Amino acid sequence: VRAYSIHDQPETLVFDDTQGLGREFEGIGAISGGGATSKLLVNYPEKQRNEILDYLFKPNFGASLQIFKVEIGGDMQSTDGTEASHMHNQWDENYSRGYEWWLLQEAKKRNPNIKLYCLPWGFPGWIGQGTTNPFVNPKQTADYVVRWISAAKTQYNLTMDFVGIWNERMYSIPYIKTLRKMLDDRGFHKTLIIAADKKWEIATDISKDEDLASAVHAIGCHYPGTYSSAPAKKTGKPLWASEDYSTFNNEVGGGCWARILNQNYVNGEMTSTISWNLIGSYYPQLPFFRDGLMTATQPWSGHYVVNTPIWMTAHTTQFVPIGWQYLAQGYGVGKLPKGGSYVSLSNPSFDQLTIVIETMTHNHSKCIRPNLPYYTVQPQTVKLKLQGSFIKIEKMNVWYSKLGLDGSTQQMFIKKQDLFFQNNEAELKLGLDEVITLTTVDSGRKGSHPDPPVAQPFPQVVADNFSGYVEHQEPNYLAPQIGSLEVQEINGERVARQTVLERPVYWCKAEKAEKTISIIGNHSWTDMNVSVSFSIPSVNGTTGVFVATRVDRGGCDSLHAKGIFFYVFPQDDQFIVSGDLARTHIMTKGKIRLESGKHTISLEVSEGKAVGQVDQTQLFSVAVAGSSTNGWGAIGTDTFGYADFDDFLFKGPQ
Ligand code: 147
Repeated sequence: VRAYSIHDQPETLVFDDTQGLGREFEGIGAISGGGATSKLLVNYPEKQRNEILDYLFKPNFGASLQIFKVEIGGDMQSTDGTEASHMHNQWDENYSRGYEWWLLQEAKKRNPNIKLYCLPWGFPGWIGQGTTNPFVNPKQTADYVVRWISAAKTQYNLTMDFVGIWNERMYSIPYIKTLRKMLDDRGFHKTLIIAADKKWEIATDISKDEDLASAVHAIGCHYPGTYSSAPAKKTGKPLWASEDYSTFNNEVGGGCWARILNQNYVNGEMTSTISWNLIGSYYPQLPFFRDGLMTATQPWSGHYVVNTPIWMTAHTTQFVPIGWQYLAQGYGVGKLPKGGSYVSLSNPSFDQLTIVIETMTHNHSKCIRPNLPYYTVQPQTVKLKLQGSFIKIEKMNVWYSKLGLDGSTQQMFIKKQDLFFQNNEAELKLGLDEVITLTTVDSGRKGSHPDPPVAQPFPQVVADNFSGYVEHQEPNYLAPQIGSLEVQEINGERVARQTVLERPVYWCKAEKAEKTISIIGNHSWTDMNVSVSFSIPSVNGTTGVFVATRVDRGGCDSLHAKGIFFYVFPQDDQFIVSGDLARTHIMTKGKIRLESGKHTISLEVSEGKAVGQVDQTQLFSVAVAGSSTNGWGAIGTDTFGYADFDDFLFKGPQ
C-alpha cells in the first residue's frame, strides 16, 4: 500500500470520440500452416478435438479468433512439415487433401463471421516452369491460386476474404495485378489481396503505382516489432501484422502477445495482428515448438494445453468486433504514464466502448523477433475520464489477467467487479504484467471444458495398412518433411503414396533436397523398428526407398538429417545403409535382387546394432556408432517420384 502525495496524483486518461478518430479494427487471427503446424491435431479423439476447436474459434469462449489464415499447400517444406498441393502436377486437381479444409470448416461452423485468409508458402515445381520463380507465368500462378479459392467456395461453401502473394519471398507486381483481375473475372471481387507478407517494402511500389494500389487491400508485414514505416502509413492502406508472435507460449509468450496486440496499433497503427501459429500441433523437436496460441501434440492420449496466449487474445476479441473503430491517439489510445499501453474502440454508433490496457514488463513480454529495446513499467494508478458519446456510461465490465511471474499468482481472464464512474471519472490501479479490459459489452465469457486426459508417451506400436482412410488424406502420425504422402487406392488397395514428382518451388532458403522423408515417433528413443512394404510404379516411380531410425531433425534442415537410413534401389540391385539422409556417410552397402512388385523393408536398431531385412531376409547387421544417438523413425524415397507404401509397422524399444 502506498500513499499518494500531492506530487503523485494519478494522471488522467481521456476517452473521447469528438477529437477525431483512429483507424478501423480488422481483427485478430492465427495461422495454420507455414507449415504443417496442425499435423497432429487432426488425429485427436473427436471429443478433445472439438474442445480444442472451441478454445480457438468459438465466440465468447476462448481466443474467439476473428481471422483464420491457412497455407495453400505447395508440396514443400514450410517450417514444420509439408502441406499437400491441390495440384501436385499440372494435370492433377484435388480438394480433399490435408487438414486445412477440415479446419476451415470447423472454424466457420463455430463462427460464421470469421474471416478467412489464404497464402502460399511455396508451389509445386511445375509452377516454376524449370525455374525457382513462381511468377514466371503470372497467369498460370494466378489460375493455380484462384482455382483453390474457387474450390473453397464450390466444394466447401467457404468464402476466402483475403489472399496473399508468397510468404516472405519476392512479390511480382504483374502477378499481383493479374491475380486481382482473375479474381474479379471469376466472381471473387470480394476476395481482397494482402501484400506482400514480408516487411513494409511494397509501400513504395504502392505509392508509385495506382493500379497496384487499387489491387491491394492492405499491407501485410511480418514481425513488425509494433512499428510500421512512414511510407506504409502514407499509402493510406490498412496496415496489418499479417504474421507475428512465433514465441514459446509460456507466460512470457503470453506477455509478448498481449503487448503486441495493443502496441501494434499504438505504435504502428496496425489494425490486424495474426499469430504464427494457431496451435502447436507438431512433434516437439521440430523447429519453433510451442510457438502457437495453445499446444496439442498427443493425438494418442488426447492431452492438450490451453496456454496463456488464448486468454490474452480473449481480452480483445470477445469485446471488439471487426468494424469497430479505434479512438484517436491521446483520446483513448496511447502509452500509460508509467509504462504499458491502452487502446479503446467503439462501435459505429458510438454507444459501446471497450478499453484494453496492458502493463507488460520488458523481460516478461519479449517476442522471438525483433529485439525489444529496454523500457520500464511501474505500478500506477490512473484516472479515467469519459467524454463525448461516452459520458452516458455509468459502469463498465472488468476482465482481468496477470501473468503470474516473479512469485505473483497467475490469473487468466477473470471477471472482476464492475468499475463505476462518478462525474464521468473512475480510478484504476494497475500492477505489472497485467491485462485489463474495461467494456460496456456484456457477452464476455471464460469458456471451459473438463481437464483433458493426462499426457502419455508415444505408443509402443503403430500399425497402419491405410485401409480406414478417406482417400487423399495424409497418414496419421507420419509427418512429411520433404515430399507428400497421400492415401490412394491403387490396384484395389489403399496405400500411402509419395506423390511429389519434381522438386517444388521452395520456401526454405537453402533447400535443395531431392529426397523425400516422413517422420514419426518419439524423438528420445534410441531403439526402434520400422517396417513397411513398398512398390514402385513403373511410370513416374522413384529410384529407391528407405526406412530410417534415430532421425534427428526435420523442418528446413531435413536434408541434413542424421540417423540410420536403409535404402533399397530395386533398379540398381543395390542397398545402402548410411548415417544421414543425404548419404554422405555410408555405413555399409551390398547387392540385392528384387523382382518388380511389392516388397517389405525393415530396419531394427537395438543395443547399438542396426539390422536390415528385405522380405524377411537379413541383409546386414552393423554397429551404429557415429551417427545420431536417438530420434524419430522415418520412411521416404531416394528421389521425387512415386512409391506406394503399405503395411506400415513402427515399434518402440522392446
Ligand atoms: C516465419 C514463417 O513465415 C513461418 O512459417 C514460421 O517459419 C515462422 C517461425 O518463426 O517464421 O518466417 C520467418 C523466419 C525468419 C525470420 C522471420 C520470419 N527472421 O529471421 O527474421
